[in-house]
Amino acid sequence: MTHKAGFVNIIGNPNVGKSTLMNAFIGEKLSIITSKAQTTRHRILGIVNGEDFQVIVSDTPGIIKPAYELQESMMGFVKSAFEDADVLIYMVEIGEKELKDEVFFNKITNAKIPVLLLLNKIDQSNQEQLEEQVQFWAQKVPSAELYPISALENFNIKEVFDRIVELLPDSPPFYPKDQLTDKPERFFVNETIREKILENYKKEIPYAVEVDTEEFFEDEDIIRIRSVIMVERDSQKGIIIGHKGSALKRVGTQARKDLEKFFGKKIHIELYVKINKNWRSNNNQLKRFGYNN
Ligand SMILES: Nc1nc2c(ncn2[C@@H]2O[C@H](COP(=O)(O)OP(=O)(O)OP(=O)(O)O)[C@@H](O)[C@H]2O)c(=O)[nH]1
Ligand SMILES: [Mg+2]
Repeated sequence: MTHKAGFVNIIGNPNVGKSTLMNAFIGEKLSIITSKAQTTRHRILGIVNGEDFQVIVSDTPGIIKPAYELQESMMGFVKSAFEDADVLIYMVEIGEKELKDEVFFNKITNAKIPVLLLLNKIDQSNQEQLEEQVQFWAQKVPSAELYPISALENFNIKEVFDRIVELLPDSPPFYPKDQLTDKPERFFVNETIREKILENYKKEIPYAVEVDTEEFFEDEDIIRIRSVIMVERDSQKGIIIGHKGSALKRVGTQARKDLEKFFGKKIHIELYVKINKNWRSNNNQLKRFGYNN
């Protein structure tokens, strides 16, 4: 029996639904999802194993023009996703016109590997708009195979996945067949807390936050977690904590519920807030948080 394996890397503008697609492929909530742009900051691998295939999916940050070092590093993850892809997924959403970044766009249109152009969120469109968009994209990226999908409603996802398996090269698996991701447990704790911060605070706050899990202790029937929420300035610390600690408490409760589902165990979580001046522009700090590409 031949075995297929390879890398399928998802790229596209912020907020088009890349992480939603990743989770739909995996069938687990590996990547956090919010309605805000720049939710994903890392390259996250999700591995789908079958008897005769291993599909290694990469979720990546949305493509932006970097304004500070953290964003430079995020775009470094996107670049790396071009380098090792066997199949490239370029995701766009209904109503979108094109990738603002010309360099990346040209990389996609000139790619030597198969490109699947996924037109997402078609649940939000009507037949007429869909036809117009399909025509637009077919002409814009003629080298790509185009699939209208809804990552949220699981429409056409199986078809895309089957096509990916067809396109992958013959290869033994790259990872053990029971492995689901390349990221450690603490990463998912950090991300879950960050998702709750994106959902609970406005404007610049979520973008000034990084989470670091200092303790992850798994007992027989409970996991004990202690995580630091890092902000850039004193005033942000007060906002995160909120009146008598109410805002921070809410983040903790919401994160605990999600993590109990994710790990299938009772969770005890302790959060505290620390100021880490300008961590977003500090290369040493960024390295410490895993943005070292
Ligand atoms: N209606 C609809 N909404 C969707 C669909 N897919 C994703 N969304 C929503 O779009 C928003 C962004 O989804 P994400 O998966 O976080 O998008 P992303 O491309 O990973 O975003 P970044 O990580 O910020 O680049 C969320 O509110 C999703 O629920 C879809 O097929 N239909
Ligand atoms: Mg994302």
